[in-house]
Amino acid sequence: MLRDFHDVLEKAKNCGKMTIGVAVAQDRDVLKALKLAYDFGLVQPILVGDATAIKPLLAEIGLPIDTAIVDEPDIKKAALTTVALVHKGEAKVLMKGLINTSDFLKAVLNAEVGLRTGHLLSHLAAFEVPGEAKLIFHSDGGMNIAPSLAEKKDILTNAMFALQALGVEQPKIAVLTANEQVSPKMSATIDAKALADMAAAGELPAGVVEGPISLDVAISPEAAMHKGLASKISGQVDLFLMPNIETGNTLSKSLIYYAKGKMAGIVLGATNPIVLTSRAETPEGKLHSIALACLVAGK
Ligand code: COD
Repeated sequence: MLRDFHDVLEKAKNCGKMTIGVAVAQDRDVLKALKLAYDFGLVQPILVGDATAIKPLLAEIGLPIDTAIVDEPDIKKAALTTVALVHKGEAKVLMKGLINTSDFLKAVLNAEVGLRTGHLLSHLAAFEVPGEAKLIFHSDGGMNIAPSLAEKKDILTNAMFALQALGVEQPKIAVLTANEQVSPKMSATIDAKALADMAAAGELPAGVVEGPISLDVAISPEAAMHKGLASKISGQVDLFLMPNIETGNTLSKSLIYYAKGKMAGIVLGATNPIVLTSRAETPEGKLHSIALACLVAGK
């Protein structure tokens, strides 16, 4: 069980140093995170972006002065160049720098140089929340906007395999909805029931999948008891599957800003692991995402 990001970092150290291609690397916090990851022995960076802006930051931040830099001042071209480096095998992990998520993901999905596998790509977020005994995971609050049932199945499959790679062999999963009744007026409840049925029929990786289930019942056995609901996972959930990107994004930000949680984010389902954090994320948060990607890549 991964209790916190300290555990993730300690485990990631055993994976050896991985080459990481960083798209649009001219950002202090991105470079500070890479310095932390370099010092932990996790990564060897290749920095793609505006070399005139990157070079002075290397010395300031303490990264080796001979760190590889590929000069590409244009942001969208820098993203494509970095993705191409990973595509060619010159870097094992891809990381988003100072570029918006949508433009970065469009480069990842590029038909010629992108990192598609034929499977759906999806975002997995990990959270360390004060008072919680283990890391909890959410998907997909970062990439797929309004997934269909088939896409939710792929998102769930990606996340379950990743959790297994992280040592959670039988992940407990809550397919989140606004209540526990299947209602034709709330399509998320119909999808949730279908996913729970698929898991029961052995059509998903090993784990316990419950849905439709609301957040209070998933988190609190007391809430489940008060509502008279029997749940095998209440209070022990490893992964929350989101009905749509807005729910995932809002829940993530609630955990960070109200509950003082820490978050790490990666993209699954591509040829290589991808570090995808918000530009507002701290260097420490970006370090945790790098470590998570290294752990998934190392498996
Ligand atoms: N996995 C695999 N292939 C995909 C995926 C996916 N998740 N999404 C699209 N594709 C393929 C399609 O099959 C198609 O071949 C091609 O990519 C283009 O598809 P479009 O036109 O539907 O996709 P785009 O390029 O317009 O947008 C894809 C994004 C991932 C960029 C888009 O969905 C997006 O912007 N998502 C939200 C990202 C975001 O802003 N997150 C931060 C806030 S939470």
